[in-house]
Amino acid sequence: MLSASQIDEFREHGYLVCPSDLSQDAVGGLLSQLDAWIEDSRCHETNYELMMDGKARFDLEPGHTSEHPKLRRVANPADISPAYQQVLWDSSITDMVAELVGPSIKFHHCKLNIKLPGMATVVRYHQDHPFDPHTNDDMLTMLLLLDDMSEANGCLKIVPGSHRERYTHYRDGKFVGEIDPALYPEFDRRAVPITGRVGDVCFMHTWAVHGSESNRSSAPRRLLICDYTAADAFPLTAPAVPSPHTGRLLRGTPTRTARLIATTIELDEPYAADSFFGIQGDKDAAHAR
Ligand SMILES: O=C(O)CCC(=O)C(=O)O
Repeated sequence: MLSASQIDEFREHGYLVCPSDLSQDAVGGLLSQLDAWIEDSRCHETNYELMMDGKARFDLEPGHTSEHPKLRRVANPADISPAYQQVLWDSSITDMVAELVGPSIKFHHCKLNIKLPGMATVVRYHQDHPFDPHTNDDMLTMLLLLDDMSEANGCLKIVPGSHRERYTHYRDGKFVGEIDPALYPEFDRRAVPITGRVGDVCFMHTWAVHGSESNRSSAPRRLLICDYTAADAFPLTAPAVPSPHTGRLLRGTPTRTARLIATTIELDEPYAADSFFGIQGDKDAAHAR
């Protein structure tokens, strides 16, 4: 149960960090499944396991080998793991999401972002809404820390108050999934590092500007990420990371009535890469190889 001041903090700054109240067993179940997926990635040389949109669920950083696995993304782990379904669809986390953007809420999609020691992947500054524009913006991204997260291992960084700002994610007429790098010094000055312990959770407004550096430490940084929407927020474009469960009602009552807000929204365009790292982060991974 969130306090009124925590809910105010989310609305004012565009994010909130707090303990998730998940049991050690629940977090342990997520971690042991993830360890198994990382182990299995040793048997693959290229991205693998096609999903409903024809893209690969398991996305490898350039330079991945069986000796040094660099699995950087698992798309929609809840599609294939009951442990992930339980935590994301029916847990204290689901209740907190309902308090922030509910009471009626839907699942949109989820993913694991993995930065093992030695991996070069960075996340360039962006907002999430432009990847999945909806009729209203009562939407949030939940990030559950599966490792202690510090600046050294490439923690998430959020620009407080930026959920009231709008930036293009296009360059030269192409959807690039990142904000103009000319603005990064200003974002770096304003950004807050989201550090914490395994089991902590960050709720981030769909318009909050965020990014992260590469992991320069000897400790892993693994993050479970899930996008949730209010039940009356409906997608304007096909989901960037579709799941058969996209739109699944998790709390409250279903509706077919979309709530529209008065605004203008830049629509994204489909990209061919298996994950958004393919349109933004590969530049950095390629430099580091
Ligand atoms: O992994 C991170 O540090 C941030 C993830 C993110 O912004 C995303 O996947 O959209």
